[in-house]
Amino acid sequence: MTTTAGWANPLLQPLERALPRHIGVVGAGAIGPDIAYYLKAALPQTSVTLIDIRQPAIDAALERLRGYRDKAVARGKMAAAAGERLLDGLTGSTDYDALAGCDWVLEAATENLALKRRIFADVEARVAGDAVITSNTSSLPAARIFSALRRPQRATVTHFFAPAWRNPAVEVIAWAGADAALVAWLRRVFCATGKLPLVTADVPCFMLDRVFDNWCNEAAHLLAHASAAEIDTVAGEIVHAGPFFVLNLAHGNPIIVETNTLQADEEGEHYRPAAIFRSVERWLTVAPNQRIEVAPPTHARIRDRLLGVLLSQSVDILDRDIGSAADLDIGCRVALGFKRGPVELLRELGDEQAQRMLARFAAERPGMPMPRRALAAYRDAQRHVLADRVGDVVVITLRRPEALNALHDEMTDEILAAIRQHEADAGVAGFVLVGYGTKAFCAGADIGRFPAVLGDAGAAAQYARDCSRLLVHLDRCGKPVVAALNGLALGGGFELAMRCHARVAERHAFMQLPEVTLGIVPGIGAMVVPYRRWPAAAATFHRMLVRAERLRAAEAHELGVVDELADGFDDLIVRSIARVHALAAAGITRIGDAPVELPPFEPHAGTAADGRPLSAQVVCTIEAGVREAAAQSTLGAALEAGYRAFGAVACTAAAREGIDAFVQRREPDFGKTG
Ligand code: DAK
Repeated sequence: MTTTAGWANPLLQPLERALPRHIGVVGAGAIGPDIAYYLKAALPQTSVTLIDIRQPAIDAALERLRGYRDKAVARGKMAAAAGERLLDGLTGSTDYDALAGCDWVLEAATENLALKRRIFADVEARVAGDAVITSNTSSLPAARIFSALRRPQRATVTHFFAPAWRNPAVEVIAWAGADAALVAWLRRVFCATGKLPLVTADVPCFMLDRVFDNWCNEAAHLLAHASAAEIDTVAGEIVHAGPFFVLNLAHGNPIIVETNTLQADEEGEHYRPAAIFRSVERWLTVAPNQRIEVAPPTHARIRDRLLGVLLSQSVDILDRDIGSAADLDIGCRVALGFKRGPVELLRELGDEQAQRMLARFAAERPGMPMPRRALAAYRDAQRHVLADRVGDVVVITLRRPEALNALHDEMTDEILAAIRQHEADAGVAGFVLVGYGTKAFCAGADIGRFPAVLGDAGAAAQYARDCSRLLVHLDRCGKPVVAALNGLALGGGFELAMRCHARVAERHAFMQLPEVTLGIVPGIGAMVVPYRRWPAAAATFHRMLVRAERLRAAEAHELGVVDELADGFDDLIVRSIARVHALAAAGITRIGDAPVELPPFEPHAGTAADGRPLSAQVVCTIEAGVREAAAQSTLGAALEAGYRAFGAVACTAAAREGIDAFVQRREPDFGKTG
């Protein structure tokens, strides 16, 4: 757990320097314009100047960005009015003097140290002494790029991943010459604008490209034993697109030659790029959704080698403290398209398999890094939550931004473990739960995991019981836990917030129970807790349950569901911490055991609040579940009624249809299921 020196949640860092007002992006090639587009979309008031030595490159880049904007509007991802204004303040120039007023200049030029140094000398000659300067290099250490600057402490590497306007990952390099405040500011700005900043050490290729480059290099070495199509087919079990497919897409062969030569020169011959990269332009391979037949021994050899290099690089990154286990895992998934992060893979493989693969890899590829500690030291790291100590309060951040912080078993267990770890500590007054970023507290349960429990009432009810372990712990927790709703709280995410001992919400936050639209019931508390905790809001909750109506933060505050409203993230945290202290002093109000009276339910129109048709059977199951739960004389018995209702609904065709539709990204057809 970090202390005030460096917050795990970047938004806990106070914004000590204003947001940028004018940003210069140098380089109108592949990634520079994409970065400019992200900046304009995230910070509409900010001017962005795109610099290149070639006017045609600037014209082509601006045209490309207009295309992105038009596509976003056509697909309904952006309002037409916002689209019209989006590119206001974005200009191009071939003259470095246009950077004069910039408070941040971001370089995205060719990967060449001498060129970058020249660019930064030119930039520094034009910008103010306190302007931030960053490079998008994917491999060159910051110390080498910036050490000749007059004021190197305002400079570092910010490494984006393609497509930079959409891919949230950005590596922020904490090099010895940079101000700690610069790194903290960049992390905060990125996090507040929808990115996922990952702090890494200043080594060649930083964290994620060490994984990616060596993964590709290993695939090329494997060509002695298998074809590119066979290798991509096997790799497709581990990543969304195989290495050769990605290399074709990114014209990446020269990049691997360059980056692996850098690693080989500095760290040893085992990193030397495969010779074949210099003689092949395009690989003959398969697309991500295609597979070819691979003979079992070849399959095993490819799989072992690919997992071998992935594990070898991962333990090296962790042993050398290049990045954290949590950042490595999320970065590999989000930036590189791995289906599972390496730490998660290590857990799934088990120590015996992992040891076997590493031993085979060591024998086939002498010199490659091997674990310096027992495997348990790597695999047991926390991955889905961040914990920060703010005075005597532990702020636990749910971090799965790629799924709007949706809950799954591992995240639930990590939250519970973080609470248990500090519950007996007399120096801890209590806890605040908050979501990563500015959009979501938690988008509910990870729906992708539901299909496995459909069709068996007993197993589904037990699953609900198992999923409730954190919530039941909160019911009895000796220290206050406050939900800081920094954005939407849906389904299981709202159920988690309900079980906290108080709720503080930013004004833009809203709550919703969308389960009925998925053909299921909210089985872990929402049919029970609101009626016992906020009986005067019963009618509102009923509409939320059976019509998926949204509850805005302001209305929730009027109803007493939210205890306090906050203006912005900083205020949210301050108020939530104050709530923890107030509860610690006054005592926690527990959810009541006594049965509750229900008001008569309004007749149901058969549709959700947004007009979508619903399953009548699911609506009936919710209403029956609510009635049964209300009649119980202990909270435990009432919760059991909810678990059973989930078990019952899990066996219906409506649940199958609703969950399948979500996973397949289509509208459900409850007309055919009833
Ligand atoms: N699970 C997994 N991924 C999710 C997710 C979720 N709940 N919600 C969002 N995501 C993912 C999206 O799929 C998308 O992924 P990519 O397409 O980028 O790969 C990414 O997060 C960003 O979301 P969007 O692109 O959709 O973002 P938008 O701003 O356009 O829309 C949205 C935001 C919140 C309106 C939309 O994402 C949405 O409708 N999400 C689903 C919300 C939802 O239905 N939540 C689940 C409620 S049901 C139980 C235990 C728990 C529960 C019940 C029973 N037992 C064990 C019995 C709880 C159930 C629920 O929570």
